[in-house]
Amino acid sequence: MKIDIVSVFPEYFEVLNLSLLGKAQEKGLVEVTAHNLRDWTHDVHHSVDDTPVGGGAGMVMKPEVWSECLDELLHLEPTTVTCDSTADADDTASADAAESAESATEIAANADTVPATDRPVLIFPNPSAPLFTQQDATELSHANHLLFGCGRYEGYDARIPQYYRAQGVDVREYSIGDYVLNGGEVAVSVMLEAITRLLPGFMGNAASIVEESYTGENALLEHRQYTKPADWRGIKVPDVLLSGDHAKVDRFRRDEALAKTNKLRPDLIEALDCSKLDKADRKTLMALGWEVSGAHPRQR
Ligand code: 6GU
Repeated sequence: MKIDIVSVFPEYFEVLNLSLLGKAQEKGLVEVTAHNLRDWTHDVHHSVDDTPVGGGAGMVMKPEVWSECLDELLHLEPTTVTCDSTADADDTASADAAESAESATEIAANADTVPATDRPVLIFPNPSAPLFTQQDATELSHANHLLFGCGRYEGYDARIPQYYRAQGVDVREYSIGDYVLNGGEVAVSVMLEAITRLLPGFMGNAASIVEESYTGENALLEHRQYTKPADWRGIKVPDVLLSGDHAKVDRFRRDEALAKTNKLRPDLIEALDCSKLDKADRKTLMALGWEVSGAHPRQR
């Protein structure tokens, strides 16, 4: 996987040479290059931003600098496109996706879900975009070339993603959570860690990925974990985990995952597929106050 990152603080990404991602680079699984956006400026001040059209606080990143940079990294020739700047207000979805979408959430979602492996994916971190999820990480782990564009200041000119989408590039915008960061750099390192650890050969233990929270069709928060000693400072490991009865251990963990998810993330329970729940799952959920006869659990 080839990963290009464009930022006005490329040094920030030196952390990617550490730890497992550093090892993956040494092994040749991934090739990460951080570029300085200012290398594509021509003025003496190397300016990358300008005041917002229409007024307002802060500065907005200029499209011309970004396009020189992105054209080069994506091997595209500059062109002129005919685009209606008002038509694309939801901005992350194509007209087709908006037409077939059933809900506002779907309209706001990124248009291309599964990236074609041979097509580069251009990703802009943006606090006003759909949330980046484990599913996005899984999908993006199948791409051959990812290009991240880090915005700073109040953001970037909206025509940048619009233009590259019109060029046929798979363009995505993601937020990593409901809080505001100073720029996209931290968000890119979060997304990169979530994506690259899914690459085949990245981690020693593939099974540990399968059992993690937010993975698979029936995503639940993970059960609690213990190691030895069985009694530590007066706190005991639950007896059943010491029983050696694997079926009982699995059931205990599954019930704990259901109870914990019910308490902390009922939205994840609501998203479960009832047809994938076994008898014991249903019994546990019913005891927690859920109706499990429909397609998805419903709170009673
Ligand atoms: Cl992707 N960028 C910035 N600047 N702030 C954020 C974010 C992204 N996600 C959450 N907050």
